[in-house]
Amino acid sequence: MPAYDPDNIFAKLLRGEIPSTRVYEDDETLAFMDIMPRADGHLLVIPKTPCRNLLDASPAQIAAVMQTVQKLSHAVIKGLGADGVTVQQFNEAAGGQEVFHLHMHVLPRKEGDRLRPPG
Ligand code: IU
Repeated sequence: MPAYDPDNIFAKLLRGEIPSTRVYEDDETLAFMDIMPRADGHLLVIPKTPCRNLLDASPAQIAAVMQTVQKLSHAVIKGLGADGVTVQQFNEAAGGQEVFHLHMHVLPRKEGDRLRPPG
């Protein structure tokens, strides 16, 4: 597996070098709006420390990211009136990963809806 690239787009976003709409932050994780949302309220949750993807993640990074995913899943149900939440995550190009900093997609869902296609 290739090494972590400190100049990937989410590393730049973490450093504030590119803009993002931040919705939640704690010591270990950051959540922001996906720029090409596949559902209304589509969020991404990332660790603040370097990590290429799940294959590269420490138990502490997994725990921190998943705790934030759970917190925000409750929040979109309560705040956006979602009926459910789809959580997605991709690893390496063959697995559909495009940005090589670990991120979890949090996709608020409505009964009977369909996710919009990527892009
Ligand atoms: P991936 O397949 O999970 O690696 O896709 C990357 C996601 O990051 C995708 O949903 C993009 O819309 C999203 N994204 C973003 O929110 N902000 C950016 O500057 C870039 C990608 I580049």
